[in-house]
Amino acid sequence: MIRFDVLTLFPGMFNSPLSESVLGKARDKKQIEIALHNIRDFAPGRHRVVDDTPYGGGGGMVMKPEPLVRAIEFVKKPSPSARVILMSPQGVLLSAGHVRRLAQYPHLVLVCGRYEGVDERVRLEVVDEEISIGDYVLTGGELAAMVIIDAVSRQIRGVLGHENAAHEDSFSDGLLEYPHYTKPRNFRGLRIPEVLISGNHREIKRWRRKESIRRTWLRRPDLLERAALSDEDCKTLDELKREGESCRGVV
Ligand code: 4FV
Repeated sequence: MIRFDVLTLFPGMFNSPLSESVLGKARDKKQIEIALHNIRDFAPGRHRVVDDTPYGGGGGMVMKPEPLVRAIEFVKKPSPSARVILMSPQGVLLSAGHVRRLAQYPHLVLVCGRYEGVDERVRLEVVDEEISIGDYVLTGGELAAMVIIDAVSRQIRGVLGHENAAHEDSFSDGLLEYPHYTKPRNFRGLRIPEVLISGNHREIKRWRRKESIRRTWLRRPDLLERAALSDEDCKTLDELKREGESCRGVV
């Protein structure tokens, strides 16, 4: 079981995405717990101010430290070892490796920034790490937090239908996934690869590995450099290169 505490100014954004399908069922089965907290509830005074103008000038607003730090310390009270993650473009880029690492923590606190960002002292005081879902700017950290909740929850035993699904998917071995086919065998004249209905599981496994290597080579050669390729895989890659697949070919 993993617990996510989400700190946001817009808790309503989380309702439907985290209540449907796999995540909804995982919550019902108590495999994951998600608690939403409105940062404004931790802002002092009648006006409950959560942001202010940036020191040094410049447009936009900055989230004030007090409401955020109070909110984080509040959700950490029951479990001081909870890992506090700030979603921000300045964070490390989320990857399958980080997802697997985060899934080891029993309790994650996800802090969603808004406006131009959060006061730097929040990072210094109570944030353990910053994570970015990509080199672009969102209107808020909420969608990034949902991405983390979805990706990490898939790593939790029992959340995905069949047992080792998460260990079979893309990036589990650093490569892109092989092509998938299902009925009908012939769709508008497009037939499925014969090997997939051969019943020869060793050949099917070889074909799928070759297609993973081919796709990764053609679409994400950066991943191929980092992937742990076996001697067999290297032979397959050389075969593909000999087959003269121009790297512009999209397969
Ligand atoms: C973001 C990202 C992101 C920056 C300013 C929220 C916004 C606003 N978070 N990965 N990319 N956050 O753009 O995680 O506060």
